[in-house]
Amino acid sequence: VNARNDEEASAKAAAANVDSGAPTIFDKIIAKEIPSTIVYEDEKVLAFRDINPQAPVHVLVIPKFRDGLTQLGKAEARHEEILGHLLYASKIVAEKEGILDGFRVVINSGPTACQSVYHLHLHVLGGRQMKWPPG
Ligand code: D5M
Repeated sequence: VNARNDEEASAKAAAANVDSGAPTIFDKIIAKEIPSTIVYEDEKVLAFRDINPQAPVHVLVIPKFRDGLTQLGKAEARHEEILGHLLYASKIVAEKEGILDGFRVVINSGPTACQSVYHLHLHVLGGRQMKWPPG
C-alpha cells in the first residue's frame, strides 16, 4: 500500500510539473552556484551525482547548453551531435565508476515518465543487480 501511495504521489507531482522552458536547478549546478559532486566534465557536458540515488552509482549527465532540450521529446535534428556526445559521456562515467560490467542509462521524458527537471539528463545507474522491467 505504501509503495502504491508513493507511486501515486510521485505521478501526481510529475503531472503538476510542466515543461515551461524556465531555467532549472541544473543551470545553477552548471554555473557552480550550488554544490554538486562532479564526476566528469568537458566543454559540452557535466556529470554529477544524483542527490537522491537509486543505486550505489547514480550519476546524471547533462548538456551544459540546453538549447531547447528540456526533454528528449523536444529533440530536433540539430541536437544529434550533443545527444551522441551525452551517450558516449555516459560510457566514460560508467568506466570511471567501475561499472562497465553492467550499467543502465535512463532518460525520463515528460510527466508520464515522471520527469521532474526540465533540462535533458541521462541517469547512469549501476553498482547493484538491476531488475527488469523498470517501474
Ligand atoms: O530526474 C531528476 C533527478 O534530478 C532526480 O533523480 C533528482 C535529481 N536532482 C534534483 N536536484 C538535484 C541536485 N541539486 N543535485 C543533484 N541531483 C538533483 P527526473 O528524470 O527528472 O525525475
